[in-house]
Amino acid sequence: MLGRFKDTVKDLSDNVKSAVAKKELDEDTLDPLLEQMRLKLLQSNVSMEAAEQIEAQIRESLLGEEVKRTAVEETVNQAVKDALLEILDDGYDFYSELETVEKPPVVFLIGFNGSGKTTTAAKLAKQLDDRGMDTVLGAGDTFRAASIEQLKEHGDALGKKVIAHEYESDPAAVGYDTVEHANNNDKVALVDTAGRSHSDQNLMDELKKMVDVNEPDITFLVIDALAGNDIVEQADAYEGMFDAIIVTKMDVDDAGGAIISISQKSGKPVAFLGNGQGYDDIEDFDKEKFVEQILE
Ligand SMILES: Nc1nc2c(ncn2[C@@H]2O[C@H](COP(=O)(O)OP(=O)(O)O)[C@@H](O)[C@H]2O)c(=O)[nH]1
Ligand SMILES: [Mg+2]
Repeated sequence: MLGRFKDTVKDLSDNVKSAVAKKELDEDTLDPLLEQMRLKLLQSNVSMEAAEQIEAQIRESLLGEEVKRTAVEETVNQAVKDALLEILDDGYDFYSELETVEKPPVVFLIGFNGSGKTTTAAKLAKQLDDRGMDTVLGAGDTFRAASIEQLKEHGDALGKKVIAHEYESDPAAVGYDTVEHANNNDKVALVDTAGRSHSDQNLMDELKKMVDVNEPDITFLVIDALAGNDIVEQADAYEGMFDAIIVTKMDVDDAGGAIISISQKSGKPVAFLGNGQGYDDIEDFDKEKFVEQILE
């Protein structure tokens, strides 16, 4: 009898404890925490669109959930972390992808002006060289002043052949000759292209023609980490045209929110991060490490 009474008392006190210990995540609790998270993301240069979508997604998954009173913040933080990890693809193994291509592979670098395409082409040539693969560089930007000389300088410094035509000439023909050289000499063709913007319809048409003629096996979209809200526009402009992303200038903007914006918008993996102007200033993208950093 006394035993049962004790049990009842215990049950009651457990109920009271859990009512005190648990908290429903209502709007009043969530809003300030989500607001804080959104600011953090915006400060890290995540685009407004991506930050708002992440916030909406987390609100939907957490609203009405019951959590331990002491674990409210932890729960929100974990949800943010999970959301970011979900947005980010697992990465892209360029070197394995190259092995899946039968003929000498054709790699394109596309992206807006100044995003770092030419520099990154040179960095990739160096990386491939380090792995015993020879490359030929194609000066497919026949539009921007000095772009051909810039690539030739890199080619000279790295001891790599550069295929170039005149300025204003057809970039698809440059690509064609580059691919031919790669085929004849068993090299990887790395083809640079002119920086396009959405409004340059001619340049966009030229790029599409290059893709049709040169049939790249792997196309990288090169994005500048400082691009902020412009990422959305860039992802739209090149939608469906790239396999993976390279985010440059991470040494200047190490917050790297651009990585989240472009991943969220495109659903494509980030392959590499550029972190300087030297040939070795490029690293594989590690999403776990990146998410830890951004939430610090
Ligand atoms: N700090 C830094 N600068 C970079 C990086 N990648 C490219 N750049 C610089 O950004 C500028 C534009 O690069 P470029 O390759 O010419 O861009 P493109 O117009 O896309 O070909 C150049 O001054 C590069 O040296 C990087 O990872 N870090
Ligand atoms: Mg260039």
